[in-house]
Amino acid sequence: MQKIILIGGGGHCKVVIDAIRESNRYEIEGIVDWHKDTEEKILNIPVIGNDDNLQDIYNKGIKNAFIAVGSIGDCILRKELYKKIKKIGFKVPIIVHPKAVIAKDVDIGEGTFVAASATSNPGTKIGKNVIINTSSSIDHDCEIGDFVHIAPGATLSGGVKVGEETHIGIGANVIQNIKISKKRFISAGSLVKH
Ligand code: JB2
Repeated sequence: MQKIILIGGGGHCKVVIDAIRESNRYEIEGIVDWHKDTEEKILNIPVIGNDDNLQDIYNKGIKNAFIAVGSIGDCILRKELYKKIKKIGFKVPIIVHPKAVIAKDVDIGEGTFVAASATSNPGTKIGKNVIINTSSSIDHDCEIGDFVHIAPGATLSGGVKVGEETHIGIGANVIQNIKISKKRFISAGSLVKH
């Protein structure tokens, strides 16, 4: 199995660790986090340094990295981290929990995370470094821009378009064919009709 490191060791990281273990594709070598010390472990995975150590980690032969920061409402942090690890040369895989239900033709971009029980129907395109979080539901022919976060339980009906870096809050519902522009924040529980 190839080795991978995770960037950010908070709540979202636990969800990512579980998905990687369940999919059995990578061995998680460690976590890189700005604010944790190297004595700490998250779900038994050690913190191995901070972002200043990323180049050394890459030079030592670990070529895969994944952003495990959820950072609600701040898709910019994930975007910056993505640019940083790509510049070093890390490969950034797509991680899909094996219990997500994704139609075969759904196009998923690099670095995207799909959590357990998320669904996506045919004809949908999902950009890079997106989070499709637990039990969210994306219907047919949707377009999800880069760095978007679809929070747990959010539902997008058919043909919805979501612009880059937008956050769709927990349990929000978006009716069919709505276009949401980039860098928007849709509050938890909203019903988006316009
Ligand atoms: O620039 C950074 C950086 N900024 C924050 N580089 C690195 N390597 N790590 C960074 N972090 C670290 O990410 C923080 O030090 C912290 O340990 C972690 C963020 O943890 P937190 O639990 O605060 O947030 P999260 O983004 O993992 O999870 C939030 O979002 C999820 C979607 C939580 O609110 C979860 O409940 C939610 N499900």
